[in-house]
Amino acid sequence: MTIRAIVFDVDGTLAETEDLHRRSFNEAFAEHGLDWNWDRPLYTQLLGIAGGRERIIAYARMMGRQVDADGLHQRKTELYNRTIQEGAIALRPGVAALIDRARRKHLSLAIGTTTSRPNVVSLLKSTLGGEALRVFASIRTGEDVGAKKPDPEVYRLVLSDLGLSGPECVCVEDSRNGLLAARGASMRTVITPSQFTCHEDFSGADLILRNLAMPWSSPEFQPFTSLMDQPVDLCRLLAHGGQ
Ligand code: XBP
Ligand code: MG
Repeated sequence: MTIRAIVFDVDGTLAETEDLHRRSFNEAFAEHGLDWNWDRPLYTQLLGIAGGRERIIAYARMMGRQVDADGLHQRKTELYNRTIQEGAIALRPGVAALIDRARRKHLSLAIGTTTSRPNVVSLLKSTLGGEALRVFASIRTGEDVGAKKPDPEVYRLVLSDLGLSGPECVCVEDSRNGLLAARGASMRTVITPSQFTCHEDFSGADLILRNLAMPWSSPEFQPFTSLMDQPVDLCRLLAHGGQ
């Protein structure tokens, strides 16, 4: 089936944002007088809980504490956005090039993420510029859904916005939860593992790439070549330097 759209996850996929999320959580905890520190190993485990607010609630329960989860999450979002707006985070290799090539080939572009909309807007503006929001035909976030990834709800909303079926889209993800969500919406899925997800199980992915700038010829994704059997332009779109 012809590919008509590329659907991107945000955190870990468009950019390595997760460590900034982690540090922003810690700053918010400190401001609220909590002695919590989410170090990298702990945060790697906590990422199994989709959504920052849900992560705070689950951790508070583990620690036997009552906290203002909404207030903490709101402050964390402010702190995170401030740093993103300063331009502290760049897109991952190959992301901007893929977006450019997809646009030239008149593919639709969309976003389906667990994170909050202000975070997506800030990241797109700071990395792709003020016009970036118009590049994406659909942007669906954690605020739009009742169930976050691995539930496919966010991606089903994106497909509905695009007026496309899952098999007409390729999703780019970085996590097991994201892969399950994308597959649940019947999209073919390319995984670019990120700093916090590289240990995860990506069985079921159509393709695994170290990043979107990686040449096709690399042996790293030889076992995951089912997308290459598809007569789709994406093969060339993803190819390093392919036109
Ligand atoms: C990543 C997440 C997010 C962020 C935090 O999901 O799990 O929850 O860690 O964002 P995805 P919020 O890769 O699907 O974007 O604090 O805004 O929830
Ligand atoms: Mg992600």
